[in-house]
Amino acid sequence: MTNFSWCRMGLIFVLMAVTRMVFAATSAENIEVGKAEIFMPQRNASATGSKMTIYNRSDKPLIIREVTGQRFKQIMLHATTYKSGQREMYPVEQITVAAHQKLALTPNTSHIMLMGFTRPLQRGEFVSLILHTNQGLVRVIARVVPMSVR
Ligand SMILES: [Cu+2]
Repeated sequence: MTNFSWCRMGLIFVLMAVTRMVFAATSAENIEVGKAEIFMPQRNASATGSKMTIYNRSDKPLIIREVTGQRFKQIMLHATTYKSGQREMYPVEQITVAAHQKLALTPNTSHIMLMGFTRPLQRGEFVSLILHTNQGLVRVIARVVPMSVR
């Protein structure tokens, strides 16, 4: 009987330790994401853009290195330039939000580009994305909205 409860205590400690490790590894404290939206893809399009505002309330830069999400086959970080009035997007390695700053990601600036849908996006639905950053994982729930909102 005594052995059994010690065993249980040990198990509980192990579980607590694991929980704490997972928490530390996955939570980027002081980071908030506001108004995350994914644009409804245009007819037959295999890619679409998104927008959101990232608030870095921490004392160090937030560096987004990768974004994942089960609804997409590939997710890229993009930046936008204008060449003789034409909008051009190009892939970037990372997007940085300076300490104590906010950054709006939009199709006209840096943004998260979503490519290849594992199943069609429905207008109004909520889709999860995970930002992989130097401060840990940041979970984002984005709403699928009509393109015209842009
Ligand atoms: Cu793009």
